[in-house]
Amino acid sequence: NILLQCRYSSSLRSTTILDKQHPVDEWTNITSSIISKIPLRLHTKTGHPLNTLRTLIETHFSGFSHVSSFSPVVTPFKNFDELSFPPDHPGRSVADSYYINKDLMLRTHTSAHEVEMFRKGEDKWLLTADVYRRDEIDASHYPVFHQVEGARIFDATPTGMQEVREDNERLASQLARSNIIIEDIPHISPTNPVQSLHDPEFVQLVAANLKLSLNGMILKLFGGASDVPLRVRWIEAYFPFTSPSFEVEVFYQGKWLEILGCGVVVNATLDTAAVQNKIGWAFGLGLERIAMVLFSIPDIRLFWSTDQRFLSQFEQGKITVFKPYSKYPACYKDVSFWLPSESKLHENDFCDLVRDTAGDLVEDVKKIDEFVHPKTNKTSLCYRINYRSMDRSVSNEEINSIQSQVVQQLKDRFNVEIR
Ligand code: FA5
Ligand code: MG
Repeated sequence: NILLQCRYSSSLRSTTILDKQHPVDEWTNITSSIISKIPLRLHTKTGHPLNTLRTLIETHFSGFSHVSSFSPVVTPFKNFDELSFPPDHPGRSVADSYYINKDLMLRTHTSAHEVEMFRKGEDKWLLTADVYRRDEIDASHYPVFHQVEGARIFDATPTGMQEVREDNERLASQLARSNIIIEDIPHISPTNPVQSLHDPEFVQLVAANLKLSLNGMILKLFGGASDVPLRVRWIEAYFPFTSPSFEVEVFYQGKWLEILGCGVVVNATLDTAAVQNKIGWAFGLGLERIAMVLFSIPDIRLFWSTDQRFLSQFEQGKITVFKPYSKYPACYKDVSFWLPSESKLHENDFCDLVRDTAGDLVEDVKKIDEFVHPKTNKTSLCYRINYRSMDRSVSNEEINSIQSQVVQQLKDRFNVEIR
């Protein structure tokens, strides 16, 4: 991969993350702007909306233990293999995930710690952490976001199942008294099967417990004092580490919002963790999307703002409506170029290049044109970068200087011909 070899040329043979040095290699694609986010741990900052949301979730799950201190640096084995991801899963590619080198990466989801948590002998636990994915740039996508993982396992015995039955009755009676409309689907179906080692009757009970627990949490977060019923819908899903699997959406402010993925834990996960004769559920939810609607935060980059006009609006433990302060003007810059023949530029490579050069001054990146020259067979691309600061007014000279760095990086790393 030419790009990576150029970026991590002979002068740079290691990279430092959380005070530890790591060798770099041809897999390395982590950028300095990503590395700079790792120590920030927004989900632990007093008063931060992400921390408030996390603590509300923790209060809902009484009796669950909480962890929020695990390092994001994990092995691909832990992020993928231990969770039964197939060897050719696309999430493993350098286009989608951040690698420090071929043996270490930044976790792409909190599920990376499931085996570790179960191995500790925990039966009910919650884990909150920053996760990293290479992605496009806009108001609802940022390469770092936060997830809460939760799980509960029961004894796979008649006594254990009696415990689930009783818990289900308790949870159902709480929900029965509330103003919630749930569009449910069967716990089990031919496309969403019971695992071969599981007793279908146990799976029915455990899946019901999962749904009741999560419906209760969603009601706590979104229900408020509204006299309009809260609408929640369950959708069939697929994850390599749960079966059956589900996704949950909430109807909020006129739109269906994807909240979380979940399911009955794949037995191999518990086996790897040396947990025997247990059956249970796990879920993973994204904090930003929920916080954006609950606190009316219009842009995902605001979570990273250090501006007092943002931070001073929030109080630990309280959901309040964010009042936007005036936006600074946007500044659009286009860059058009020819790719060298037989060369490919992944959209995420372009976004990372821009973000690494311009940091949080980039609001949005859009491809506005692409064509192949009929004679030379070369590809022409045009990207429009929208620069805007959240915190201050930026001069045209400053943006021009950043834009020329972006252009220089494009030439250096991808060998493009600027048009
Ligand atoms: C997962 O990450 C699974 N680990 C969830 C899981 C856990 C399933 C345990 C089963 C058992 P997914 O990629 O769909 O799944 O992400 C889960 C949630 O994270 C989504 O529902 C969404 O709320 C949030 N999320 C995903 N991608 C982004 C993103 N780019 N920006 C913000 N939030 C995101
Ligand atoms: Mg999903």
